[in-house]
Amino acid sequence: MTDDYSAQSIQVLEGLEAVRKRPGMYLGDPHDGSALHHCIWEVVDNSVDEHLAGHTNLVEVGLNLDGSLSVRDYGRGIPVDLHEEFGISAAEVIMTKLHAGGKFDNSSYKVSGGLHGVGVSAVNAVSEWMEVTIHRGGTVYHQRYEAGVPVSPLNEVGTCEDTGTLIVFKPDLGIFTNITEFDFDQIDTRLKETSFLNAGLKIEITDARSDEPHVSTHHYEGGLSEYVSQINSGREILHPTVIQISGEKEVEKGTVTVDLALQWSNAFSESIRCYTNIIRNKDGGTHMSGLRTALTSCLNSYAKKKNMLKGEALSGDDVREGLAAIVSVKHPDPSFSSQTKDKLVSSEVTGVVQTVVYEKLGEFFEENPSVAKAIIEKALLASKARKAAQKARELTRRKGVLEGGGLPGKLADCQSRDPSECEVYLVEGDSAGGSAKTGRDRRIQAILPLRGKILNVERQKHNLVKVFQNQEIQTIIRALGAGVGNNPDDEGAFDPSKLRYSKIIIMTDADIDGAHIRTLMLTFLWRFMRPAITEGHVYIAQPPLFQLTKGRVSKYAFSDEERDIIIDELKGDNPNAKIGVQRYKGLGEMNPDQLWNTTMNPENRTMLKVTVKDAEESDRMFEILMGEDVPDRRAFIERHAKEVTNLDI
Ligand code: 0RA
Repeated sequence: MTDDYSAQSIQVLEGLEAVRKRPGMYLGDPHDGSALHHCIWEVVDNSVDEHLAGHTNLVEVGLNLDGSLSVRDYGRGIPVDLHEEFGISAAEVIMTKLHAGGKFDNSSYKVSGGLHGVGVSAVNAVSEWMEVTIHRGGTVYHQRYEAGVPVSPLNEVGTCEDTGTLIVFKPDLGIFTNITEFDFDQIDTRLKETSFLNAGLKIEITDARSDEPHVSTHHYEGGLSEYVSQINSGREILHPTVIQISGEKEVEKGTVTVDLALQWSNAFSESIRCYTNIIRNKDGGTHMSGLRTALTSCLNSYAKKKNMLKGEALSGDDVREGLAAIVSVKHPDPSFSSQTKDKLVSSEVTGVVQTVVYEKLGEFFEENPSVAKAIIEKALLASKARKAAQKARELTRRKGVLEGGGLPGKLADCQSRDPSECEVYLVEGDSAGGSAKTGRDRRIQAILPLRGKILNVERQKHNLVKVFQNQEIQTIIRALGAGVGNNPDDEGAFDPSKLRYSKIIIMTDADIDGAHIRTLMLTFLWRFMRPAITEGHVYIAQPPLFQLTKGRVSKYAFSDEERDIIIDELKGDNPNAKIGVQRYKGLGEMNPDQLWNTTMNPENRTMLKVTVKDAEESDRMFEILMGEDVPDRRAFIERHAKEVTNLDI
């Protein structure tokens, strides 16, 4: 017994040491905030499991002043009895033994999200300290750990009338770097999603790190359909009630259940979110493909039956345009493409989702013919628009060929033909374009001046013909030479490997108009050449705001703060020295030399690379900021007004 116990302890210590040595293997990157936040999901998942097992309706999460985080639930409480095999309390096993995960009774945790997680012990290992308080059988128990190692026994510290578990941990800053503070917005977004997926579960988040504690509560009885309604808020919906589908099928490994909520709106994009056992699979997987196949065949067969199809069948893109959907599957033993569970690969799920959706959606259409009609008409319209756009795009291409080589006349191309070293500047206005042409390194830098404000494509998304007929847009498409359109299946779709330049640099004036023009360009790139952005080809030039001169010395400042610092520097010991301050209103005010030296010279320029954290979020932002819906835009701007620092008046 004693021998067993110490052998066991050594094994535990070795397990925890492995997590501390290689946190990345268990929790994700400890240097960019992902492992830090993963710790929270890991602990919260255990409490969510108690909800799934039917024992708690409330989970409270606290962000504390000392940098620790607490999670309290009102479930059964972690068992405290002696664990026969290990000779220590069950609670201590759960808190310290890697992969124990606390799941003794597998059957009651069939569909838990935490089931396949690394467990709370991994979080314990990377915590400076962790404390567990258990309310169970009328007694309150408490134990403390440091770096995963118990520093006290599991003590009885009081009595209670309720049951439940409180876990508090402080991340070990010897392990986590760079991002070491919990991000409220990220936690709020994720836990909101968790409560949507667990209808009836209330999650309360309290941020007590500032003078005024901030509380956010998520509680959705409507579950998935409420989630879909929220995604579609502010959009014009095609049918008022969200379509709900549920079903289950036996597979070899047990029962797979499927829950879906679907609603079409007038939006251009599709937003389908997929989950397995309450965990988001951001790259979809077999549930996603099952849904897609079922949608396409279901809509086509209904349309055919009702004689609504004139010519060709509807494509997948046509039927999914404007669809917001949640697919949530529960699977006893799912497989994913990676540790991070971004994609579900269990092949049997495709068929399950496909069958359930095909059957139930077909039934729904039979019972709700007017809804079915609206959805199919929208898909038919989408199909028509897509074909027209395809023609317009063809025309653009052919016109390019007719005009000799296909390069637009306005483009001042570079000499090199090696895209990896070439860059193209999309420049606001002809005068700045002129300076840029003279100032550039003509071996590798091409200049494309654009006239004023390009078309706001967000407002033309239902009229793609107009987009493709637009002069400035045709010019950009032909200069980049890599096609256009985000659907890789379309002929002539944008293909980043064909780009004539590896860097596309947007260069506009440092004022509000410039910012607007930049946004219009980004909107176009996002809607029609998305991989250029997601694969990191798009940059924003940073022209200086000020030129500061003292005698023959001249320096540039890129912000107000920098201006003040440089002025102080130039003054040196003599406060009365006179410094010339020139505010650049536009690129056109700079001569070619200045533009080269401050903004274009690859040796010393600063540029911003355009990156995207969340494609769906970005989609929504373009929709709100550049689209037609004014109230939504006003609300968005008001919400974010405090973040705006560079309003120029
Ligand atoms: C193992 C078994 C039982 C509950 C738990 C673990 C449990 C773990 C955590 C972690 C956070 N909150 C939790 N709540 C419960 C079932 C015990 C029983 O049958 O009473």
